[in-house]
Amino acid sequence: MQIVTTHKNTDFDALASTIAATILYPEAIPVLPNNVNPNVKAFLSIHKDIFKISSFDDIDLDHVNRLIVVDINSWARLGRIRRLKNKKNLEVILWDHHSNVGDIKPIWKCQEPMGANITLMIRQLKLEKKVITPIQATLFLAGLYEDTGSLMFPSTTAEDAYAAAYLLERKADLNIVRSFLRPAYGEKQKDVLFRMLQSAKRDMVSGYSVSFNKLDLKDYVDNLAVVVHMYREILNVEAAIGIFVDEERNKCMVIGRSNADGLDMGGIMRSMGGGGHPAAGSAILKSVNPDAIEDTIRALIQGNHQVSVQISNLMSFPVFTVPPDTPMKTVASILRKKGCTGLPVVENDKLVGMISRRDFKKVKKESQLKAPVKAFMITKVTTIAPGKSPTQAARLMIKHDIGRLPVVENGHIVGILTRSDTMLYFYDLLPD
Ligand SMILES: [Mn+2]
Repeated sequence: MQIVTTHKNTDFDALASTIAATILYPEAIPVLPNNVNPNVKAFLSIHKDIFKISSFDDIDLDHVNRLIVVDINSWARLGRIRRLKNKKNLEVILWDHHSNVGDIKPIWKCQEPMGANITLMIRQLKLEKKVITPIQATLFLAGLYEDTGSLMFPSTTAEDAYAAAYLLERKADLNIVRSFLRPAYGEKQKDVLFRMLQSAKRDMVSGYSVSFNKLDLKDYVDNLAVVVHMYREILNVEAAIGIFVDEERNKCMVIGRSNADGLDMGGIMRSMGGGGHPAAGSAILKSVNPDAIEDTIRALIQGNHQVSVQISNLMSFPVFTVPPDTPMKTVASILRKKGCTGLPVVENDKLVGMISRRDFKKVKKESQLKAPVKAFMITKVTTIAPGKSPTQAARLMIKHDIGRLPVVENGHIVGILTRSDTMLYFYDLLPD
């Protein structure tokens, strides 16, 4: 007898993977743990006749000789099926997208980091040219979207997106997917937010208003980033850090949100092994005391100069400039040769204007090309100081619709920041 099973608190990815396994292993009987999450329960109650799921009580463990485990690699998370753990001659097959080391020792496995587990299984279904019905495709897409936040979580891979496209081709129904996927802010999230607010504290760290909140979570709660985001807004602090302790699995989930320029959450989380962008970041830490995490983050905020990227790290220098009496014709040829869209105009070491390709539209007659650049340059120049943050630079660029910002310190131009320099930062493409 062969059975397929998955983790407790079965979510859509786990259910989808279980059903996909029954297509890959047609002899295998799907068995779910007793507690599945409420949305999956709602889905199953409507689709009962289509997905024939057995319960633990229907199974005679003595007859099981092959166990296919999907979307999890730990015995403890399997529900009562874990009683098979020490069974002799049991063949275990594993399909898992989590990269942590588990205690299930399979004879064969497909284990790769992926946004959703179902993506790994779709790869195999495609390879074996298995037929997927529209209802199966719908369930699989629900799993894929749930685990990847509709392809928006940073863990999403290109293969997840291809798998989603494949399921849409197989007629997955987006209306059904949408109606069954939990709302981002549901009962569980509300509960966590209320508990956080009860113990809310505000604090000043290096001039930033910050709130740290440590909370024990009995069950896994997803979308905690949404909760931390709301928490920060309600408390009206510049940065909020939620430290969620999962004692059972001996790990902490750290989620940070910031709206302060120069308080780079992604950078802070990166230095703890996580990731993110300036406004939002997260990290998962194993076997760490939550108080130690708070101390570390405080230290990182205090030593923010090392963590946050400043304009001076991004800007280009030395800067090529022209004096105000340079003829427009010369300016045009410099722009062409340098392949840039604008140049600062400098007199006696002081920035007096900017000239860009755009300004050449003001040149109506050939003879005007002999005129000096000061006749066409813009004299009200937006500049930035080297200690400012990339976010501040980006805001200025958007506000004034400019592609380059002279970096000015004590009246002297020390560098230039272009739109693409800023983009390198936001897309985390800076060389280490
Ligand atoms: Mn999963």
